[in-house]
Amino acid sequence: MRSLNRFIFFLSTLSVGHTLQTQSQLGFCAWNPRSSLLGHHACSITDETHLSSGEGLEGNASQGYPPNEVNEAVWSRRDDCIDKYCIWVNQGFFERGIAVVTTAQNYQQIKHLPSSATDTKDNNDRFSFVDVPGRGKGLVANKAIRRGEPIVAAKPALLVHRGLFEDLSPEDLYELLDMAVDSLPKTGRESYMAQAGEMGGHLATNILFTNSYQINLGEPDGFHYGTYPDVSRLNHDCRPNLAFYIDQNLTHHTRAVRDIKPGEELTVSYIDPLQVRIARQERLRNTLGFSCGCSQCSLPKSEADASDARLLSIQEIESELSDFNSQAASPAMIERLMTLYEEERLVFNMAGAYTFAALNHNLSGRAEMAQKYARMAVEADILEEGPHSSDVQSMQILASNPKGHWSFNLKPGRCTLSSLLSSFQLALTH
Ligand SMILES: *C1O[C@H](CO)[C@@H](O)[C@H](O)[C@H]1NC(C)=O
Ligand SMILES: *[C@@H]1O[C@H](CO)[C@@H](O)[C@H](O)[C@H]1NC(C)=O
Ligand SMILES: *[C@@H]1O[C@H](CO)[C@@H](O)[C@H](O)[C@H]1NC(C)=O
Repeated sequence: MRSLNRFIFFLSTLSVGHTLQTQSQLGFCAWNPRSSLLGHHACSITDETHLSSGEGLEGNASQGYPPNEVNEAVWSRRDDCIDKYCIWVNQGFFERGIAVVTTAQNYQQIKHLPSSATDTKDNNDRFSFVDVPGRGKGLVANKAIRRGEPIVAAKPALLVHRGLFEDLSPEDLYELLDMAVDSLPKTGRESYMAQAGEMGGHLATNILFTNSYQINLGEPDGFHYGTYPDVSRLNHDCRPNLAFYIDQNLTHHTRAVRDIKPGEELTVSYIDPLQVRIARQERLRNTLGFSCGCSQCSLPKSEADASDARLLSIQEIESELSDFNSQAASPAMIERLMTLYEEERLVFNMAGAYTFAALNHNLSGRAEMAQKYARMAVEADILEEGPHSSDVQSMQILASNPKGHWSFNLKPGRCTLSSLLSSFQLALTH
């Protein structure tokens, strides 16, 4: 996915230029701060889609935020800083408050966050928080939910700079986190402390370890952990029924990726779903302290081996399809990729595969197939990355006018390679 993200970003800068810069979504992935201490990154920094993915190309993380200086009035800074980390609090943030432990530089991004919204209304009647047999507490659908329906738009209660875990002593870390949580209004504090802690030790830290999403506010120092009490009870499944993304306003969005029946548990994947079983198990153990017990991890050995073989084939084919000089890439290979995704039930993670398909068909001049897959990529991207993501927009362009897209017919041997292609290949190899 790494090269794909870069490729898409590059494509979007070429097609529509600067305007996309302000619309791409924040880099994030579900993971856990503990992994950085252990040296296991649930998703490495380069795997993320950055707010400003075009480092060096153009742009600037701060351009990703709408100008909204007025909101600064609602933030206050506590006097107690440790090292370069201070606590900023917005008591009125979506009625429950938010505390942010970060550097002065990163606060410059945070202060622009809107504190309320009139446009989004949650549909929290769609699920209940109940005991799930064998899995502790979880969220369960109250009613039938259709593919594509938004489930909840959750706001962070606590945002903590990753440097705290690297730079501070445990005592200083605990002190800052306790102060941050104590600065929240009562409802915010209670919803933070009501979250589960699976790792033991200091409670506020344990809760952060157990429930964090990684958020990148921009290079070079923007890595944070965010906790979202409203969705912290979403359990992991390697083949979940929800996709999630975090937008520029740090709102965590979940959408159904397939039809869900009343009574079904709602789940998300905390990890890269294309990893083979042993890697998934290790990742969850190291980062979240539990072993992977989802249906896909619990398959009998023969089926688990077959699943791993499919995942490895997916990786091989995607590597072939991302090499635009490949002589092996063919319509049959693309169809094989689609079959593998289907057999692996990766319905929540389709945007990348459809994008590979669309671009490859297009590169070889098969405009109709390119258009078909570009439309599918747009639909999947909206679920997986949000309607404002740059990937959505570049695929929309491809879908609406296959004949006009720059990547058409650039396969070697078919036409003269333009300087465009060499810069494109450069972008792919970095
Ligand atoms: C594919 O290439 C064609 C040929 O130029 C181009 O017009 C079109 O925009 C590209 N995209 C799709 C989806 O076909
Ligand atoms: C990034 O944004 C800041 C603040 O708007 C500005 O001062 C700086 O020049 C920008 N950097 C680039 C590379 O555009
Ligand atoms: C962020 O919030 C602002 C202000 O409410 C809004 O105009 C903007 O559309 C939001 N951005 C996203 C990506 O939802």
